[in-house]
Amino acid sequence: MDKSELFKALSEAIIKGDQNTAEELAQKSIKNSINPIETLQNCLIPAMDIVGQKFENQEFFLPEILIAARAMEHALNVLKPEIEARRKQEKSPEKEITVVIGTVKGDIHDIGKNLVKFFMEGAGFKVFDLGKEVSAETFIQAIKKRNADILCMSALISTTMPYFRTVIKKLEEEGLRDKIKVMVGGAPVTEEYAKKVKADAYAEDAFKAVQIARALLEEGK
Ligand code: B12
Repeated sequence: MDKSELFKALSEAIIKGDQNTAEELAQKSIKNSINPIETLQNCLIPAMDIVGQKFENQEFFLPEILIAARAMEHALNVLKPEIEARRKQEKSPEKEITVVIGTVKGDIHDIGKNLVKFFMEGAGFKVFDLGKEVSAETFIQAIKKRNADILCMSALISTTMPYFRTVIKKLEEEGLRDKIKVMVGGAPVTEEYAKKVKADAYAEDAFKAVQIARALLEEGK
């Protein structure tokens, strides 16, 4: 099985929600020396986009999405140690960067947020994950307690995205806005939207999130 055949089969297993096959094929990708980051970026994440399209076309309903998401996580768990091993070879930043991350109130999508966390930890950042459905108050408390450098907020639904602004307003009220960089993301979020809610940055994926986080803190020096 060559790379494109394997990606096709793995993508199909995820879409079908076949956990065992997804896991086996992820293992096979590693045996075949395929870069695990490439498998994540070019197979696992696009497979979830197809699942989303099927949901939009009413071909899929919530149970199908949920089992597809679980199959994706099974494959991801196989890839994670391999990705970590590669990341360890990269040099970690001189100063430890502290991040508070969470999916905003009203939103339970956490796969993307978990990936951002995973890549940030891999880059040597200290990440405090508040989970999903996080309120502005909980974000503020954690930022104060951890003396965070960066706040990362994730939202996947058009009705929960405006909550970014609620949290940022609260930061302003608390006099914390100048002390922290705010990054936002999630499939429907755009650069333009990030500007609108007065965040400092947006990143379209977990890989870019790490680079942009570093650049933001460099800028602020
Ligand atoms: C899986 C999924 C679910 C699962 C979530 C499981 C879980 N544990 O997360 C379940 C089944 C629970 C679910 C539920 C619902 N879902 Co849903 N779901 C999806 C689906 C198919 C995939 C999302 C996903 O995990 N993608 C893969 C990850 C890796 O991508 P990602 O999240 O975008 O993250 C990447 C980047 O965006 C970025 N990123 C993410 N966060 C952050 C944060 C920062 C700071 C940065 C820098 C970057 C960053 O990095 C990530 C990695 O590269 C999407 C469709 C889609 N294409 O997005 C719909 C989708 C998001 N869901 C949708 C909806 C409507 C719902 C429900 C409201 C349905 C309902 N009627 O009940 C509920 C939500 C209930 C709630 N209160 O939250 C809609 C939202 C529509 C909209 N625009 O508002 C979508 C777009 C489907 C659709 N096409 O209609 N869903």
